[in-house]
Amino acid sequence: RATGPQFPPTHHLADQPAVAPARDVDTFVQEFLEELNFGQGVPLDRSTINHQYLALASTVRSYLMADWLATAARRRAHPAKMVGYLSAEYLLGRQLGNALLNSDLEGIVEEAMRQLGIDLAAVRAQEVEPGLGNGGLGRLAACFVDSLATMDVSCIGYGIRYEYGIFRQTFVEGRQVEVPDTWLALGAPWEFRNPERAVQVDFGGSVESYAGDQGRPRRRWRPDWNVLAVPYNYMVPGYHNGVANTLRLWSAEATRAFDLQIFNHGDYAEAVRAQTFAENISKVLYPEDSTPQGKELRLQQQYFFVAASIGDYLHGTLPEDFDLARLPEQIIFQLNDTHPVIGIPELMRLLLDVHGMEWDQAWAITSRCFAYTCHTLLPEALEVWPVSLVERLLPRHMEIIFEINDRFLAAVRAQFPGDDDRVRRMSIIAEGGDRGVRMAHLATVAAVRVNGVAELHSQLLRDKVLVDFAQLWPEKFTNVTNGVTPRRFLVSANPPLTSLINDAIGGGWITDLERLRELEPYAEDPVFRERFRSAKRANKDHLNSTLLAAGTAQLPADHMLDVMVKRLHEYKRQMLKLLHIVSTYEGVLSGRVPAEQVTPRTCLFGAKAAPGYATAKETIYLINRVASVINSDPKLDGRLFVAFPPNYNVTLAQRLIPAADLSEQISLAGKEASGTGNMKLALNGALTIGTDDGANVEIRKLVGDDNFFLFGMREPEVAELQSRGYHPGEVYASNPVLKSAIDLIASGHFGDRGASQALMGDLVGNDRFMALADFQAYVDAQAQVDAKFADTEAWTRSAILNVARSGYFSSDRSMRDYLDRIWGAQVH
Ligand code: B1N
Repeated sequence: RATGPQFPPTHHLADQPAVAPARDVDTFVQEFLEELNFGQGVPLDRSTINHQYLALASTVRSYLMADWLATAARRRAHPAKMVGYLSAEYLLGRQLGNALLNSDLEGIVEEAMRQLGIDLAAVRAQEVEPGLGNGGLGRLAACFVDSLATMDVSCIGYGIRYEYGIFRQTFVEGRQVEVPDTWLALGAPWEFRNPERAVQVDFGGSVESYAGDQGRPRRRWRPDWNVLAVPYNYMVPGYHNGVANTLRLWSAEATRAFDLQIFNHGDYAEAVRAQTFAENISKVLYPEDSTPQGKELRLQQQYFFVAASIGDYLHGTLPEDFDLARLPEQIIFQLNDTHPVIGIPELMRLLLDVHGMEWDQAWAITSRCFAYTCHTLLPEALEVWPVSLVERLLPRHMEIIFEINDRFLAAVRAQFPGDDDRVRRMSIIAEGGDRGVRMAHLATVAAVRVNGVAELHSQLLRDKVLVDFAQLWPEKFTNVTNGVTPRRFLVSANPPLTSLINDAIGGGWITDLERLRELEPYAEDPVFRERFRSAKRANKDHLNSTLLAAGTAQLPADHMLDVMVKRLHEYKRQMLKLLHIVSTYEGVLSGRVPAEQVTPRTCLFGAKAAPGYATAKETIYLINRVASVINSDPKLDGRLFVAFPPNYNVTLAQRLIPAADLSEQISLAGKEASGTGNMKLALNGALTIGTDDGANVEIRKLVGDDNFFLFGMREPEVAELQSRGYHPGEVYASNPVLKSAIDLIASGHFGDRGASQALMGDLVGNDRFMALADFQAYVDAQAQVDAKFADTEAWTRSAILNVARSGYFSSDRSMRDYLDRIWGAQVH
């Protein structure tokens, strides 16, 4: 494989730094027209919005490109330890706005488009966001690479260029219908393909022994098929700092060898089929969030991108004569959950079989090159791959995993003689009928550090999920609380609040978010509070115009906007929120509560359900049915609305979050690892109603109890109730308000009696996530919300304090913590 230019440049200008076009309106107009005319092949007066979008994106990209080349040159000249962020998901959101913001081109572009008579808002709206992730985990990866570029940390993000990202959600008669996400269809102006750096990735076959140097017995893999991983580079611009890092996403293509050897016996149709087979690997993002499906194609995807990434780094990025013994000084691969963990045996294989090292040396290197972030506590979310599958797809890796496990378990036995139960619990291999590879154990054994994503989560990892490992290696375990990028989720998403903050305290907070503290005194200023409310109103109007354009119902003005946006999952308890809505409605219907006592509220949901997750889909269907009945019932006097705009994604989040008054973070305590929507909402001045779960704990600690509505069981109480035996039927029977709400649903009042009864039957009979147990506490907390909302000044004061005290939740701070606690760590 070629790893550099084959013909060294000879021209005298060849090593001059690339120069971006001049940063003035005239130059920009010229560059844009050139892209439009010569790149898109249309004159301005015949160009469509899509032509204009593609030309504008290409123009902006050419400004960024000089930074990207300069950053790469600088990093080559001054090599520092680099972060290789390995993630199967990057939920990037739209690129144009972010590129304009970070490269400080917004003003120039606005004026240039105005002079050309182009509607910039329409052009921006043309962009289809790259939805290469499911939810929080994928969005976190995108926030992290943004922060690393802004902090000028050397990082390459590695991932998969899915041809189809997360599905587009539509509703057909209230039911979720998934539509393929053809995000590449109208052009992909932000990426550039680099076929010269393609990496071959092997699969299948067998392992053979042979005599190595001095007759030493060695093993090698004889794979029987392969695909080509072709990289597509994306630039990741830092904020106003001239830095652009790389995001390298891999796309699968058929190799020539593959066509010829395996399928192509003069059969053209078969050869084409081979190509399709190869391309399948990066075809589609698995739409499961938190609940992996043990599908063979998914393991292929994981190995595909990890093998390509490690190969790219070792054989394409490092100098050819690099001494691999020093690898841990040069790179730390951060494993974003277990999805890339197959990279551990892959690096072992390369060091052992390709570079001829002995086991101890290879392990000494490998066990210093990876760190592992766990993102869950749900046992069903921990990946376990069948040994038989790994053996078939990656036979040499399976051998290496067995060997890692043998040596590891020997160490456990030495430390805990006779404790067979412990050995069984800790084994990387789950024994029993279907033997499986526990990817979290493999990761924990090999990693320099293991971290959870919020304090409570990291504590529970140490005390419960990985307790045996924490006893063996207490120093391995650490916490890094998640964060969000303030550039996208405050500056870009919320211009009215941004300018209000800038007027008060200047712009330094954008890269130093703790400085939002300086806003605290303004919470006491009535003039500032009125300005703050007017910023919220502007955001609500803006949201309304977006919803109008999407053909979704308008939100009534002067309602509290009560927002629950996140994937649909039972543990997140959208059903609890729905029960509160229905009980409010039922109160009015039955005369228990006069309509005029209901706080005017719009409850807004945004949520995709995994296509195979039946209960989640039924919940969506029920929310939509409740919405259509409640929204058209005059008895409510227009005081309660339920909105469920389809296809919640990053683009919609950027519109919605700035408009929110109330943030619903109501997961069962001990189930939500962190949450990051909770941070975005608090940062934009929404008050949280939430359980003591994930990062809510830290949000409440920082914003203060007076500015947060806490309710429900704490994690230890949940555990206690679980072990005592939880009987939701008893809760149902003993709470008349709850019972009336459930009965109203089950009666078919909201249509589809059969579906309603089934869902309510499961709730009263099982209620796996204890929604009923927390119902009364939730209703009481919502009454406090209503009371506070009635006091406009008090509410606004709390909202401002939420903004002022959320600086900790910048992903810049998360990156600092990774640098201090993980990436700088020289252990062993
Ligand atoms: O990761 C986020 C957290 O803020 C959330 O609390 C957590 O639920 C989320 C398998 C996952 N955990 N696990 C996943 C996603 C896709 C998949 O195929 C698991 N996502 C989370 C960021 O830390």
